[in-house]
Amino acid sequence: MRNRLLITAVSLLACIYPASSHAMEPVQEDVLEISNAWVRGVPPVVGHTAAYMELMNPTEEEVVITAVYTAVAEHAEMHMMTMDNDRMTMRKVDEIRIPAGETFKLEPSGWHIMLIDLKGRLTAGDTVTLDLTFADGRHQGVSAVVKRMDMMAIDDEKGSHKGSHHGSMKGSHKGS
Ligand SMILES: [Cu+2]
Repeated sequence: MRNRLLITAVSLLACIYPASSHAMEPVQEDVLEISNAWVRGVPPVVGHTAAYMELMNPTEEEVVITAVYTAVAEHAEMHMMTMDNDRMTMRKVDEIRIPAGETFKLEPSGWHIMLIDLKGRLTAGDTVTLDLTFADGRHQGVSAVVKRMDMMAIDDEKGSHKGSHHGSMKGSHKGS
């Protein structure tokens, strides 16, 4: 049976190429045109990070993202940033709506996909696969590259990273 062969092939590949098992799935037409997808690299002690991208809706109907899944984190949530008495805070949202013909940007200091409880270390240059679920049940996979951001980027999420200023202390001598 075809299914059986597929499962065997996937499980064999999974040992070597866990990220590429998507290629074995039936081809599904992309819903959105997605560009500049990236994930903020964080030090290993930080258990969460965020993914950003530009979502272009080339269709004539609104597209609604209702869920995001990724294997690299326990949870992926859609978040928006809001100003609360000149303080940026983020809030979980149930969906992201992309109007017909428009581009919706997920970017630092704006809407983003929060990756919570990372399962492993994300190294700059790694590719993270995200799976977007749409309101009509369709899915779309996205490959996002991990970019190294370090302390400067962490600082722009004021409030959610208490204690990060200790990072300026000298005393570790790694590297050459
Ligand atoms: Cu967030």
